[in-house]
Amino acid sequence: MDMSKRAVTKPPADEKPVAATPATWWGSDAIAATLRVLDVPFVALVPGASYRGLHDSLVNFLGNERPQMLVCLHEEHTVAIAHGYYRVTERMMAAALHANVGLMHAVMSVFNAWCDRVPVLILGATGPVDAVKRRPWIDWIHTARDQGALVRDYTKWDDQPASAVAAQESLLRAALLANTAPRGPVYVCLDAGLQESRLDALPALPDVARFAPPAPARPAPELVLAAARLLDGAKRPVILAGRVSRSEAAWQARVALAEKLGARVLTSLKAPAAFPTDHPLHAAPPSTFLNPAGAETLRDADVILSLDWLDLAGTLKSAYGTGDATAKVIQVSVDLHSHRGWSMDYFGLPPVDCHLLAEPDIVVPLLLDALSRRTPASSPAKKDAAAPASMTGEPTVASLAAALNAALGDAPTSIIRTPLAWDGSFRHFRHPLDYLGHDGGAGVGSGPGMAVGAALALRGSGRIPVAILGDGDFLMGATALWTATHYRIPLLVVVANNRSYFNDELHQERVARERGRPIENRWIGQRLGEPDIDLAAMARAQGAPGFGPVTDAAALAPVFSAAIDAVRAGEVALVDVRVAGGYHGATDTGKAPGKK
Ligand SMILES: Cc1ncc(C[n+]2csc(CCOP(=O)(O)OP(=O)(O)O)c2C)c(N)n1
Ligand SMILES: [Mg+2]
Repeated sequence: MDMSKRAVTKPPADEKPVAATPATWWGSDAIAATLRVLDVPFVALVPGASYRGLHDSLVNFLGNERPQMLVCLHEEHTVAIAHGYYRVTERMMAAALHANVGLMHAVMSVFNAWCDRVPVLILGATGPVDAVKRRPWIDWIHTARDQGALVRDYTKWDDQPASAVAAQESLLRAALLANTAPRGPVYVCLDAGLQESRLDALPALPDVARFAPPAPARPAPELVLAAARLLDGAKRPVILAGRVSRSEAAWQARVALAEKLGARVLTSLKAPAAFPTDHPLHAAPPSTFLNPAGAETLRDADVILSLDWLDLAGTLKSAYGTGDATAKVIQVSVDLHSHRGWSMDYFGLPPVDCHLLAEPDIVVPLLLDALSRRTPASSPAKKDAAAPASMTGEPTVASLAAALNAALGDAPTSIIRTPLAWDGSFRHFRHPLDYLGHDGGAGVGSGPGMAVGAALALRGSGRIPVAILGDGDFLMGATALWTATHYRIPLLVVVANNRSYFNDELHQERVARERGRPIENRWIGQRLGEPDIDLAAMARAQGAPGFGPVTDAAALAPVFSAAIDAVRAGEVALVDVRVAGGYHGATDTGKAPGKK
């Protein structure tokens, strides 16, 4: 049987409207034209009457080009796609969300983008605000006095402009704020009445260059010198390479800095690739929670340079216990500017001896110039080779990774996401696009949407986009795949399918153990079998070749090769790998991953 048999015929790649020659002007035309001058490439959306005016302008005024619409099957995917797209391109795109209910559906992905400091232009709608213009019933339930309140605590800014000209300024400000570090999503709510109001003429379009984000802030030279002096005097410096850009030049500068200092380097699985993991100075496999080798590296350090490391305080605590770090700490981050009261995505308060309030990409070259050291301090990190995975019997995440690596060979690949059970030793990252990090807010269901957005950005790059997702994560966001098949966005989705919300089985086991209750019951309310869900069929139903379930590690390699061939041919392919329950990676606590 051809497991990859398609269930539907190929849809059109683009949605080209018949030509329109607008003879009248509307409020939403001014808004759409502003999106174009702001160079917004795509608007991911689920339609709704509250923004039917803008929808018409995007199609009949702009011809569905620059920006192009991406129709989605759930609002949560729209913002996740924009999030994944930014992770590759560092370019903001938009999501359009229907009044009240559409925004409510999208809320988790807005939170994820906020936590990940990723700009997304979220266009919402309400009203008509003028009650006289409201249609009975539906316009009343889809009008909110303050819709922005739903997302105000995890957006950088929100607005509800009252005229077309005010809407233009609002969009300019939204783009400016979203793209100024620390970046984040912004929300502009467009009154349906304003969108549908007739204009005598289109207002002049703004010269966007005059409203561009300012040049990034640079730290005072004396602070750079102070940091360089600390590093010059260090015997065992460690660099924590955290949230940094996708720039290749910045990547090379970090390598040069580490080599000049002889500093050991740690990276995280929570953030995109920041340093070559096979470099002799890369000290421990990247992980989500600090692993024992990482903790030992930190305990041994006398100076720690944090390049916007996620949860510096928590990481230091994991290494040093409750006492403060004995090493001097240099923090390079602008994240202090994003602290809000609602969520704690700023993490614990780290002890810092020298704080450079600037982005790592700006500071690293300054430090390189300011350092006098020429002879490396630390010897290269000792690394134990990972034990080879067994390639027979029930697959594990380790054998999945080994077979996938073999099938990919040297093909340039972007790993868009790794599942919770991933161990950082499973695969090396050697380029800023080799790994794209997590979702910021740890919201299960973000994986498929972010994968589609990243794959959209990688289309035509020659890189193979691969998202390795947990089954729980895939199932919550599964319908995101259709947007990829519809717009012919090649993508490989591998599901590490343990048929469980397994992370939480471990939590139940921990609680039962502490309470002296039977750990055998940890699976109840967690397992996702009986009936087993046919994930490959869910892909096929959306026009994507689906492979599996693969139940024997020996069968993984040929299936991955076939799936990769399909992706090379422009398809979205899904491989369902039935992995054994249980995690294989060690963590900081030596126990299974997840919160204690
Ligand atoms: C929206 C949301 N709901 C619930 C959780 C709690 N949670 C964390 S991990 C997890 C299990 C995820 O299952 P899966 O993706 O299959 O990964 P596994 O743990 O099985 O490897 C859950 C439910 C969450 N983080 N986000
Ligand atoms: Mg699972």
